[in-house]
Amino acid sequence: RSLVKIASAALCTLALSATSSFAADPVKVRISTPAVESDWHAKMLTVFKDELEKTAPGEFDVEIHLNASLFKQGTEPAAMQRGNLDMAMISAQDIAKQIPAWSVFTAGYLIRDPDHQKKVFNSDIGQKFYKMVADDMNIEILDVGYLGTRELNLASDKKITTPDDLDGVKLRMPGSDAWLFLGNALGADATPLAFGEVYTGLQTGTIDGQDNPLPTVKAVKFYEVTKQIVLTDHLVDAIFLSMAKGTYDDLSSEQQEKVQEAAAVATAYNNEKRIADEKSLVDFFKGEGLKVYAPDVAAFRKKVQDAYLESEFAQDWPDGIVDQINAVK
Ligand code: KDO
Repeated sequence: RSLVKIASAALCTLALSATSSFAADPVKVRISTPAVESDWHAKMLTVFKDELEKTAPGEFDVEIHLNASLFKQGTEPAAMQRGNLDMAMISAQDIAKQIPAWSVFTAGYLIRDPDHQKKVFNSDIGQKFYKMVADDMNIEILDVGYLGTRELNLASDKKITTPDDLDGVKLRMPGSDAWLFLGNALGADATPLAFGEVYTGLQTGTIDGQDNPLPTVKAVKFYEVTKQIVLTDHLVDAIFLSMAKGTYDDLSSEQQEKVQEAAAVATAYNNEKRIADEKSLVDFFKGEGLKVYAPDVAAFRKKVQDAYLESEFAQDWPDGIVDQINAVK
């Protein structure tokens, strides 16, 4: 009789633990971004969420907060480090504020194209730089996404051929030293402004222009308040889909694997859509009445590359890193 009791007690415990593990609260993952809903990197977050729901049903509760409604642009890394935010898409410029070596990836005309970007970050170089972020910032980079190639988008229709033509042009840049340096290196008068204020800034004339990849110019409708796009191709831009290490380390190894896989699926989706869009959007903007043309790109490349190599940023770059990045084929 007592055996029966023990057996039924054991069964009961088993049933209980099965129930409780099934009913365990899903891991809450809050993501914050300044991106607007129709831009590819915002959609990429939905792909990430859907993919996790497929591979780990009920295990995660992913909450996506767009338009910088949860945290201001550029404050996401600090929010993750304080334990207030689980995920974000951070930029090299954000990282460079805390890890100066990372400013190498804020340099104009270094990464050649999206394929080069992917290969650099998948190589030992990328692994070394990701480790710095994990060790020094407590942030786990899951994958790199292609944000697009940044172009100039101006409210005036003055023809721009060389950096000298940008003299006195108030070019909006995101608010950090690395971004402002790029704007000034292009020959403009760099003016800091948060992403969410750019449309109104262009409309009211507090800024003369902004720079962003073409898909973003379309998504935010900057073409409604500007007259031209100058195809400088000055920065092959990246965003790093990242998770706070505290959140990441609390996951089981199976969950970590699923998060990594979902990130890879999401960035692949973003990259494919964005690259296709960049090819077709010139015609779209022309149809909207904008002038779209290439300036003397070699003149911009020379001015910008020289500015970076002579800058204080370059003193913090690991020895030989520019050559190593250039050598990735
Ligand atoms: C921008 O503010 O111009 C920028 O493109 C900078 C990027 O690093 C990134 O923050 C992006 O905005 C936002 O995700 C909005 O698209």
